[in-house]
Amino acid sequence: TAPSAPAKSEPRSPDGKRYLSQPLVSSIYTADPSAHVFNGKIYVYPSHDIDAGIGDDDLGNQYAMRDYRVLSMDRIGGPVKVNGVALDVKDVPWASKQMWAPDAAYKNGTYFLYFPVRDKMLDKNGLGTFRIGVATSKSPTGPFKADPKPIAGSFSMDPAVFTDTTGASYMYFGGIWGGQLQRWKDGKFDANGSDTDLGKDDQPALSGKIAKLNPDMKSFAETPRDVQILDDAGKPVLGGDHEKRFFEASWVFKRGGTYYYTYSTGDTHFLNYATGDNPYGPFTYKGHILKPVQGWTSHHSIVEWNKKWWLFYADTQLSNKNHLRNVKVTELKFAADGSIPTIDPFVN
Ligand code: FUB
Repeated sequence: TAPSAPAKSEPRSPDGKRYLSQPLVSSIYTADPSAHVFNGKIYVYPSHDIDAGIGDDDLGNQYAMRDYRVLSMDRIGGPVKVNGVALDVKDVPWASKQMWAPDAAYKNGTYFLYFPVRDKMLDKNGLGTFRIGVATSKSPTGPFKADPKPIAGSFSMDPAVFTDTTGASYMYFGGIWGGQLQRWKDGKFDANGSDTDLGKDDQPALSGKIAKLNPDMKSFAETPRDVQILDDAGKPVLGGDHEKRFFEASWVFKRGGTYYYTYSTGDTHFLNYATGDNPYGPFTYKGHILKPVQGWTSHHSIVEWNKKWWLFYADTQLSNKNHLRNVKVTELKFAADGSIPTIDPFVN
């Protein structure tokens, strides 16, 4: 049967599809939502997209963000507040540009904002190297004060901090292509390295990284290790397997005794998950969480609130431009065996 005519007010994608959910806010562009529940309230730490007039490229220069704004809400589906500037790049002494996907954590009365941004040491493209910084505040919405230097031993981007039921916290991070992870393959930065990946499709894919945090939540307790993703046969996912391999956007949560390592596949635009029995993995690949959204990037978070699980993600509904995104939320369900039915960001 022919699809029914859309109601006048019902937004549709450029190719006529209905969206599963609507943007949380429309007064600013937001992406890469890291959601947390602090004191029963929901706080979302997103990238704050702006139009800097830079054309799309594989290094992500069009994502020229300069500050962070925190979104807050009392309940999912309720009004969402866009809070004031939480951190501005001009107040981070070591940073040059591109404040990308952040995350946050709380411990002993202090809120921590973790953020990737390029430093001031220029490479062959005239760009700084991504490092991960930390800033603190007594309020979940900031303003945050940045430490004078990046976290020692940090590199690449997309930090996500997971605190286990033991109280130990771990930072997952990394991203290929513009996120530069491929340039760290030998443990030190290769300024002349690849702009994309290893270019070795039959070799294990590049892994995201994990480092345990010290009790101060501001420093690594260990040298970052690889987060291995294995297939059903126990073999590493290969670099050529673009629908399964790690690209960026690590996010970890624990449900029951299972650790879910979730991530984006970048150029194939899926959100995937893999499961393991401890924070370090290895994790076994299980499937897609979310099919491709409108727009290039797919970066998310998953949080439990009010006895349900929620997927925060983003698309480009409001702008139809890859670098001007809007954050959304939808319920995430689990099957009885703990598997996640794949979500379609469009409905029929
Ligand atoms: O928002 C800038 C970058 O795009 C993020 O750091 C990546 O995860 C991708 O969403």
